[in-house]
Amino acid sequence: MPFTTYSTRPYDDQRPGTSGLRKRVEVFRQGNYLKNFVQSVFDTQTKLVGGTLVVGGDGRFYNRDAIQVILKMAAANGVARTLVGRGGILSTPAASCVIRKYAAAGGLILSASHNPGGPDGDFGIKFNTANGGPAPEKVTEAIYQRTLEIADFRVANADDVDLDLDGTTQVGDMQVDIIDPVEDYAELMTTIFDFDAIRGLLADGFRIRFDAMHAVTGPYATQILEQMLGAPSGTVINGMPLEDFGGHHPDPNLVHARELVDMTRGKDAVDFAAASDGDGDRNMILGRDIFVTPSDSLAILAANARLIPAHKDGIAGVARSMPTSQAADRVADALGIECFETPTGWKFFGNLLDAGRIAFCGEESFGTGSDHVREKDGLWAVLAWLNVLAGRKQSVADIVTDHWARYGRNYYSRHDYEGIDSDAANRLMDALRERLETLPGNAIAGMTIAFADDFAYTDPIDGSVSEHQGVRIGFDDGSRIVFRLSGTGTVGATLRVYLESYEPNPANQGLDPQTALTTLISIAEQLANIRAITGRDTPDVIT
Ligand code: VG1
Ligand code: CO
Repeated sequence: MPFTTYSTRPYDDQRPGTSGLRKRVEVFRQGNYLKNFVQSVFDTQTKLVGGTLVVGGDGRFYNRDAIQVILKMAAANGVARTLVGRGGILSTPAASCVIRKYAAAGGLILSASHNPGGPDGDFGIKFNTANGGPAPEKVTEAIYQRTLEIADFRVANADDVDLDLDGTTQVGDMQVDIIDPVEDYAELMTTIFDFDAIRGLLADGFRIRFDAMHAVTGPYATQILEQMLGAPSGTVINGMPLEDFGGHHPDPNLVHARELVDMTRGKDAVDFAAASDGDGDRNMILGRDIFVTPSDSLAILAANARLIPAHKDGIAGVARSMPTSQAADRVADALGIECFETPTGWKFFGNLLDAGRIAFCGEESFGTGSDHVREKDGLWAVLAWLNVLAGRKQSVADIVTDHWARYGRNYYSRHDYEGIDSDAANRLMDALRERLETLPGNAIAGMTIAFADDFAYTDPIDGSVSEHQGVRIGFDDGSRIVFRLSGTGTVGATLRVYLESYEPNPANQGLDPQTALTTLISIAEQLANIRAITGRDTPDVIT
């Protein structure tokens, strides 16, 4: 097929972070920035030649332009067939589903997830492998190494594809199928959950709201919740995907999904509310007057897994990212199943899921999912909760407080200091690392440090080692403070401080987490000198 080879020069900043390469839109639009990265994927991922590629994104600004570039480059690099979501839309979990269903060699997902969009916002690109999951570190590292030496890229001499027209077309020798972005995913959901039970719950007057935050889940939630499950129209709010997410952060937390949180309060409160992020892989779960922390959500779903038809015989194991609270560990203990602690980022769950060692996994950052795909999945979590609610016939608050009464409550909070000076952030982490060896045995504010380390993980399946995944300070009563720097931000550095304490006594389980964690919050400041080093008095976001 006719293509043109263009010469290019490397960029030195194309190393993927926690979840793909994320930069400001203006960075992606400069020169050959996108093309260099895409060519580096084709140069290193040779199974794509003659294979199938899945392409889609969260619909943010530059999504359509990037897809046209990718299609022409895929054709020039010998990809046999590409599946693209209509309008360029595929939520991250739906892309994972499509990769697996059609046995694709991989996928390119275009998203900067919860980061703002628009011409002044962020863009991102991520390569997923044939199992449907984000590429493991050895793959992202190979792609990055290639970006450092790339000298040319290939583009097919072809016209743009009409992304809005379902059906099959050609770009040179490559077949392009424009597919319904929702259908395969929605069908998968019906094989996992008890749709009749959820339909019954909703028909009985259980009131729900879903905030799609003008991001990718709008069409998915509308079809599944309103059309398939019979929730009244209007259940999905902000359901129209917009290139700039309406100017908001498509980040489902108490700060950015305020409108939804307000719907769960007061005398007209709904019984259940949920939101998802830019690319549809995150979830926030709320009940009437209650917010379920993502760490608790994972634990509660694991404890109630048998109510979900796909897991009626129980789950093999669970995994959580290191900073996620230890609530799930207690459930795993009680169930007698394995529990794994992995570094931050969904890519670390892939091997455990592939090996059947775990069925559920989650992160404190509003990520929950199962072995049905290899990405976290916002709507899966919503349906899982609705399925559990239909089975338990209790309110969200009752389910949560019952859970705490049985397993104890892990008070939990994350404090984010965003856009701080990168050098200062590194200084803060380095100073902590230098003190690690001297900390155990010391008492601060009446609490004794049991261990202090820089988290390293050896993958139990392939033995690969990932180091420097965050500083953990553990206390002898099971409390923890974790410090790490974000790997998804695009401006300066973001410091995340994760705080966790354990309360077994139901009489003391009703506190505001910020109150329950006061001592730990002040210890974190004492240990890390956050104010002095970053110049910030308070965190920008508390979740
Ligand atoms: C954040 C979260 C992490 C999550 C990642 C991608 O990473 O902390 O748990 O896996 O975002 O989520 P970081 O490195 O900024 O802490 V998504 O929904 O942005 O793809
Ligand atoms: Co996301």
